Amino acid sequence: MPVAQPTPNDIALMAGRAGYVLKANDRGRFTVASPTLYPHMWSWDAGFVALGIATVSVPRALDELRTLLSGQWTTGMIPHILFHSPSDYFPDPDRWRTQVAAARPVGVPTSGITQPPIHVVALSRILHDARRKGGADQELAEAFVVETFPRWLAWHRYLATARDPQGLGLVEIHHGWESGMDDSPRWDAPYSRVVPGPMPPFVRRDLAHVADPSQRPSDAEYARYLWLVEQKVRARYDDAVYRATGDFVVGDVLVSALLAASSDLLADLGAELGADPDGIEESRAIARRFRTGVLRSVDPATDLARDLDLRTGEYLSVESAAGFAPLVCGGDDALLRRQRDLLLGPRWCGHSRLRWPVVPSVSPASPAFRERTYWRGPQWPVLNWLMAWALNRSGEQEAANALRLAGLAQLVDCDFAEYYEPLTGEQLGSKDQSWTAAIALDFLAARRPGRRRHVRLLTAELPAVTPAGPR
Ligand code: 2M8
Repeated sequence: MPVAQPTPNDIALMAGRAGYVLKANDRGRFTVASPTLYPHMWSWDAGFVALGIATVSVPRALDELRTLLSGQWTTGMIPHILFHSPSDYFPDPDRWRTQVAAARPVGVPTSGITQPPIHVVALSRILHDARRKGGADQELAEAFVVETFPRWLAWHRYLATARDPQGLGLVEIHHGWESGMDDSPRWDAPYSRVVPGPMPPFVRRDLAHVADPSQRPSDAEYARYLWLVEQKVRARYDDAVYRATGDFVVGDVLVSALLAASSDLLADLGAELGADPDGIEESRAIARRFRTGVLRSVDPATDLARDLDLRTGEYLSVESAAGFAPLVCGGDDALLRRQRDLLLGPRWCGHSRLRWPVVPSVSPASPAFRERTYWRGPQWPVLNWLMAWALNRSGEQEAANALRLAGLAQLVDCDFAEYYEPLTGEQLGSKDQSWTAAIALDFLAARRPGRRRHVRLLTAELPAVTPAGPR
């Protein structure tokens, strides 16, 4: 179904309003993920936020990444939340109790788990914008890459070693939150074996910020999430101890694909800017290993990648968007074309009941699909951005642009919701979500002819999207 094009007026409003949201959520040197529901800095949110801000200010975008790095643990781990000030968000630092871990950073309280490694993807976009602008922005960004190369490499090395001790080529996650897709049906089987034991009582605070509790994970799911936090604390955040004692240990294909793609990019950036050759080679080796792990997990019957439950040794076959991990890491051109067709076809973006042909978190044709429940079906604009980015990087500009146009049309209301009901288009979760505003800016920047170079990024322009009037 053709997507109605936003008008030039819509576009101007969207750019202005997205900038306003990011400014309002700016706390100086970092951006809160949302003003109410998520009043802290989240790791993968910060990556998306930084690449969106870069379209407006390269120095401020680099600040975002620098602040995130201030929370890096001595193991190399980048934690999933940095708590810069007290708030009503739960679980808070008292629940995470990371003071039991020797590797925690000084200066900022953090959580004790990870999130997907999108950061070097963001860094490469920022550098791209900086080079387009030239001058001081370019100098600043290039110096930042050289300075922080070892920090990103340490982050990737942590994931490649502490989280893949057997060399399977799949990053092991210890909590559904580490996938970024908290309650995805991907995790139903592993969570069914998580039985909460004795732990301090808790009161959920997230439900106070949403109109309808059914949009969030259930209380039973939350109890399991907190039990895993408890198990991490008991293991003193030592990955080997947790692996031996914790209930949830799963190889995550999307995290692995992002690690491979980010490691490719880091090696490229390092080679361009004269980084340590051993670090560049290490980065390339990480990319190869995790790309192989992802491709090996693909189910020939569905062409989707599968997570691996490391407690049972079983692949988890769920029609979630994470199955498109091979699009993100590349490596098999024939599979890539089949995945492109699958993604745009009737089980996914082309499903007849979708309001917008935008990537849903779970296929509407799957029995696991729930249209209102968090990561069980709703559309997350950042996920759509990621797939568009991946397609574009693989030379699939037309498909990438289809997702970009549909994604822009979905956001034309300018509320920048956390996620969207895929059948009606209704906004769900938080409003003014930073990463949604950020990817809108990026999508908009990509539609201005001549502003971005045609490299391996989302730069394609279809004639149909060029606004008619002067800009
Ligand atoms: C959601 O996760 C947090 C826990 O990390 C929560 O529900 O409280 C997820 O959508 C996650 O991917 C995202 O990074 C975070 C902040 O936007 O919210």
